[in-house]
Amino acid sequence: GPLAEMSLPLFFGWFLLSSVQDKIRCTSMDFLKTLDTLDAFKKHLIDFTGKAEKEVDLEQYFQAKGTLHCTTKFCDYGKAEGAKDYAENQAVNDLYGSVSELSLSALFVTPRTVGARVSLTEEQLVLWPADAEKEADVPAAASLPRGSRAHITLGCSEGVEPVQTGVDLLEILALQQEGQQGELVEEMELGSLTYYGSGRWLLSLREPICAPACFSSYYG
Ligand code: ACK
Repeated sequence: GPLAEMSLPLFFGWFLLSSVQDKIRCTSMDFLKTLDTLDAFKKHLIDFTGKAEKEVDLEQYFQAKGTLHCTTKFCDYGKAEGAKDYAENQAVNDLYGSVSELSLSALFVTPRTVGARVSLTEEQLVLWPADAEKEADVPAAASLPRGSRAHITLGCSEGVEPVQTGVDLLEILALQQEGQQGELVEEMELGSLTYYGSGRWLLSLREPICAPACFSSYYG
């Protein structure tokens, strides 16, 4: 395939087309701005600040990192386990450079990251590595359906690496799977907002955001 002669990238993934990147950044900023003003959020501010009285500006609290994407396989230039097999996979080669539509079904915020959950289609799941959920080191997440970790990192707090976003998402989904309903806080314009404790907020979008994205790789 086309990847045979190339060295291995930092990661493979879907890269959002630039027009939709701006739209999603705006949606995310609007959500953070609104969340910031809610009494329910203020009640749990200590999760973010460590101090009860301190204020937080969520738009400043998170830093954006690079172009918006949904990682399929982190290869670390070949050092990551399974990197070579992934790059040689038939579906990966066949679909390299193709555009498909990602469905963003939720936004989530924790003291570490802000991200979007991506709900993959059966066709997209052929590009999903078998062990992605297990490798996240969230024990309760090992039994979640394949693709549960799929996300777009929208921002990280200071000193936090983007790999944390998928871990934060898996922790929320694991709680749901264990039967923790969370605390339904508010019906917002975009959807319903639920609190899962320890500073974890999930906004289930009423209308999923549809984002065209190109399956490709990043060398950095
Ligand atoms: O936001 P992300 O999905 O989290 O996109 C970046 C991308 O690779 C480049 O750093 C993700 N990433 C980093 N380390 C890992 C890892 N060990 N497993 C899975 N994804 C990772 C990071």
